[in-house]
Amino acid sequence: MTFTSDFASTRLSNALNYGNQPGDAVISTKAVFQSLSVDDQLAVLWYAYTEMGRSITPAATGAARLQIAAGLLNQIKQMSHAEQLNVMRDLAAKRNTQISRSYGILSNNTKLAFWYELSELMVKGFIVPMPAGYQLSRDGIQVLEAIKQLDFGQQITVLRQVVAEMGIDPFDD
Ligand code: 45D
Repeated sequence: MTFTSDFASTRLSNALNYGNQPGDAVISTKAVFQSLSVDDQLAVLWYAYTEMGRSITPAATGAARLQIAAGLLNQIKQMSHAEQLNVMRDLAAKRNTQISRSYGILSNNTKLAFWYELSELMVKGFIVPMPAGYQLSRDGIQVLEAIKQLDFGQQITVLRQVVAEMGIDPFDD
């Protein structure tokens, strides 16, 4: 029944969309995302990717951009699953590690392309998979629903802002 899910989504997006300014949905979605646990942040990114995957073309993410992040991606590819998960948790939690600092100097679009590529590598089996039956928190489900309500441009804005703040900026004192 679409009635139930439409009703639920409208309620969720109303709850997350304070006011009527077009930018508000982006700002509130980002704020709720950043209040999630690190694991839920990773899970929401993954689910967002699986929902958006079809709309993002590999060409659009730019081969040149990924060239810059290739060293980093290769380094992560060589790691055990447990280490890969730690790297992603460190990035989301802004822990100061060598990888978090390398990530921090990428441009915001390259950071987004980096996460996109990690997802592609997950699909190909090179990166630790989501555990089967992972239980997303209620807030996590809300954020995901809110992201789905945004138009494509707003979705990219939210995701770009969220990944932009991950990692460590080594030039930031
Ligand atoms: O054991 O440059 C848990 C365009 C639980 C064009 C886990 C663009 C515990 C210009 C933590 C869940 C605008 C199109 C395990 C770019 C546990 C341009 C594992 C846009 C194992 C860049 C969790 C691109 C894991 C866009 C492994 C929109 C989670 C890109 C992994 C969007 C999550 C990219 C990952 C997105 C998520 C990437 C890798 C949304 C990646 C998401």
